[in-house]
Amino acid sequence: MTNFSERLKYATISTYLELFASGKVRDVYQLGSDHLLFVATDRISAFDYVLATGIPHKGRVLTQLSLFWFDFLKDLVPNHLVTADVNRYPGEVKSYADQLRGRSMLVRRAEMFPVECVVRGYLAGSGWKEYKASGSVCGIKLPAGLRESDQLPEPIFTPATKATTGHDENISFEHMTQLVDPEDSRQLRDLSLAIYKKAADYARQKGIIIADTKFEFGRTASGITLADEVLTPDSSRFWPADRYSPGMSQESFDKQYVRDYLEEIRWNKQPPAPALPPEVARKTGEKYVEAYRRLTGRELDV
Ligand code: Q0T
Repeated sequence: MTNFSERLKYATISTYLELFASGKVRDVYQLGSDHLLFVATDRISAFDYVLATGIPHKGRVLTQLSLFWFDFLKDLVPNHLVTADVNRYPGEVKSYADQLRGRSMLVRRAEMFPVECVVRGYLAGSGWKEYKASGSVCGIKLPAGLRESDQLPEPIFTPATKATTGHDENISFEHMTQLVDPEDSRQLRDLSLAIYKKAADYARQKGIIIADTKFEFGRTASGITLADEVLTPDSSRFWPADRYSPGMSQESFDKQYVRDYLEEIRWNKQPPAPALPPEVARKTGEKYVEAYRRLTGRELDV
């Protein structure tokens, strides 16, 4: 029996559904020529590898958090969501309703822009690395003397190319305008910054720092459209605000137990990725649910 909480690799599914794209932790299926079905699994990646143990609730949390943000942002930007109500899914996937409920979204197919629209409000990850080496990030000069994890004077737009293998490459806005029409580039930048500011201000009031995040946009009949998953712990760095302490790397809201465990067992970060003790998986699942509760004020739909 095919289980959507794990990555789908079973013949039964591909008989009915054509895989459009498959990531480390989610899969996208083609439904006719106009729609895609996004399915978030419970898999988790750490240090670039998918671990052998799933995280309870993770796929549902990420899906329902994206749905929350699509609604929260709907006056700023149109999005690709059609429905997450499995009862409204087309006939060919209805038989999988029990596996898809809560962890999937039917979306409009868009003409995707070939860049990752990253916004950073704090200095972490590749932004921190670039700053340390050059004093700038993606060609944006920053003040001297910033420490790791410091809040930036203003959020910055730091686009990246979509790598098919390996890591995305940070590029300047100028470079982006060679890949995307300059007027579209300006609109994507301004939209990304506006979305980040609205969401990060809100999250901060709920005790979560969204240090940085990545958006993907496409073009649909509605114009520039927010696609992919949005403002989840997988597409963003979430930090617990009450433990924020710049000058060092920050604890992750969601993955801290996982990272601590992997350090503790001194995993060499080469495959095969280890399994997690049930306790670590359970506590991590609770962190995802807690992030959802804090941000939405709601309980996770079952
Ligand atoms: C896309 C057309 O598939 C992706 O990741 C797989 C793990 C990323 N991706 C999405 C599209 C979308 C969206 N979102 C859309 N609405 N229409 N393509 C392309 N790549």
